[in-house]
Amino acid sequence: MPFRSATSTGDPERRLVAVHDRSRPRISVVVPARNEAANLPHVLSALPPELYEVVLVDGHSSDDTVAVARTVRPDIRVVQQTRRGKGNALACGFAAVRGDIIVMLDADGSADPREISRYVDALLEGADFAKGTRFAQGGGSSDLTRLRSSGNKALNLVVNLLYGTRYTDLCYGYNAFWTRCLPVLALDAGDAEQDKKLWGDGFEVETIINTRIARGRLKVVEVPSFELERIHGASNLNTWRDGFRVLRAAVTERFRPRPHRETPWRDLELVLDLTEPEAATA
Ligand SMILES: Nc1nc2c(ncn2[C@@H]2O[C@H](COP(=O)(O)OP(=O)(O)O)[C@@H](O)[C@H]2O)c(=O)[nH]1
Ligand SMILES: [Mg+2]
Repeated sequence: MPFRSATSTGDPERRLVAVHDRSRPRISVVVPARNEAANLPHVLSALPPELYEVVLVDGHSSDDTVAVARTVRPDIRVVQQTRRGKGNALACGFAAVRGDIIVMLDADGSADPREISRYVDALLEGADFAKGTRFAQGGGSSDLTRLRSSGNKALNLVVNLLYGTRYTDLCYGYNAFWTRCLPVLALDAGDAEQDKKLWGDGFEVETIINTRIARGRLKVVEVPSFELERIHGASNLNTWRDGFRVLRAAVTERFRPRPHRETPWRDLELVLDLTEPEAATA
């Protein structure tokens, strides 16, 4: 995998103290994608115009995911994930971000890009973390099975009891937050391409994020969101296996020492693809 030197991507330490213009934040959209070539044209072409950057995290796709993304959106920044799973993909994408706000957007067409402004508004109005929910007025889903819905409710209850939170939709991946919250999330993008999946690399990542946000006492505002059906292909999620991973994450995260990663941007040089365009350097 090609590596890029830290100096050519700007000084990561300087970004930590950069003064954010809160009225005009730079919005970075992170899109994890594993074999989503058929869906990406729909998703990328529906993105709003005022974005600072779009970061696609490719999950060792065997289809044309990367080529299609570059065709539809030539300025897209492509990151290869270091290990396996959606959690690792998000960690790698977050490490590469250069904007002030990170929006997590699935590549399967289930998350409507027109909702991005709702999330950004919640952040501008004072939230640290804008959490999507399908279970508030104005939200909903045409992609949620009954089994998944009941499992989500039960896991939601466990988390709310353990953490004193009031989440209504624990297992939902459409969220946005200020980049400065990354040290609280403390996700580890890793430092080498490995053909394996570590704890936190799977779908449990959403629970890990939600519980770390809660333990870090960040301000969470829920945003109603309507989940659409995935357009093509099948979900990568296994309801029972991933449900147990979520439960395990909820319990272990409660009792372990609070993690903190001061400079997640250290990982930057390890995950950037050399062929990315230079244009986004601010
Ligand atoms: N890069 C990467 N993306 C993944 C991986 N697993 C899932 N995704 C992406 O994460 C998003 C949500 O996954 P999906 O399979 O739709 O799960 P569901 O929405 O929970 O049913 C989609 O954009 C997937 O392409 C992975 O291992 N690597
Ligand atoms: Mg999906």
